[in-house]
Amino acid sequence: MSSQATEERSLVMGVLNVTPDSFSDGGEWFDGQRAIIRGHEMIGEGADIVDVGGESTRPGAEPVPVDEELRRVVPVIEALAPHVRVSVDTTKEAVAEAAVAAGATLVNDVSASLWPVAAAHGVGWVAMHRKGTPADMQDRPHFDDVVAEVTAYLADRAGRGVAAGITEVWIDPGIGFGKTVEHNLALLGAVDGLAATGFPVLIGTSRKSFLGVLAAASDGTPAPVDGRLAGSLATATWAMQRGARMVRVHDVAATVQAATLVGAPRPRR
Ligand code: HH2
Repeated sequence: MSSQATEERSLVMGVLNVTPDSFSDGGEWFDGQRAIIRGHEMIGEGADIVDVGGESTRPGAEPVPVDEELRRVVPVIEALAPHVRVSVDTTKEAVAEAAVAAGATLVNDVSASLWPVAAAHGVGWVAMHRKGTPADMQDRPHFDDVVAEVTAYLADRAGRGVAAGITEVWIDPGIGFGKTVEHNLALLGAVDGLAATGFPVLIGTSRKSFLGVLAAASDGTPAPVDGRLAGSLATATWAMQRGARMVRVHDVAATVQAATLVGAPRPRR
């Protein structure tokens, strides 16, 4: 799909997990050649950035050794970077460095700790909030005031990135990372406050489990991963209307349409 008015709309980051175990697309793009084909498909669907990851962050995911993560992501980044902006979704310094050498220009960092790498290489950085690690993050997460705590944390991290010399720093409240359904909804309702920090906001709700809970069947069974498109689009749209400058999604074509609609000029009466 071709999109008009790209300057007006929020950016769409397409998720490309080169993993066997990601929560929604695990195994689908684990083969490098299939991942590259999917990356080109996302470009055709209008993705502004393709986010290549080689380690799942889902609750309980097994850590991946550096060599294996490099083997997964580097060839895919090399193949896609001449055609689209590529980010690397990693928490490892060595992987971020190799990804940048392969052509990635944005470090998507769910640990919010890799600002020295982004600064040293002159690339952008996404600082995401998470509570705990994949092993324990959904173990009864607690905040006294989730919006205040996450906003303060992100402002602090982003400030460190700027002080280190990074000129493109994004903040992301980390929907689903050590948060209950209520925490996620509170943070989505506070996107405008996050945007008021002055840093561009990235939001990733795509297919996440809280959407399954909110769309549960009458017997309480959560909606399956492939039954969460409506929730993914609704929450991405909500976030974009409240000022998110980028959304991270699996369903690129549908989200580009939604972003174009949200960004379209509204005739005044
Ligand atoms: N969510 C996931 C992974 N990386 N990065 C940012 N900045 N924001 C997010 O919300 C975010 C992220 C989890 O989703 P996914 O990549 O589909 O799953 P997995 O971690 O299992 O590979």
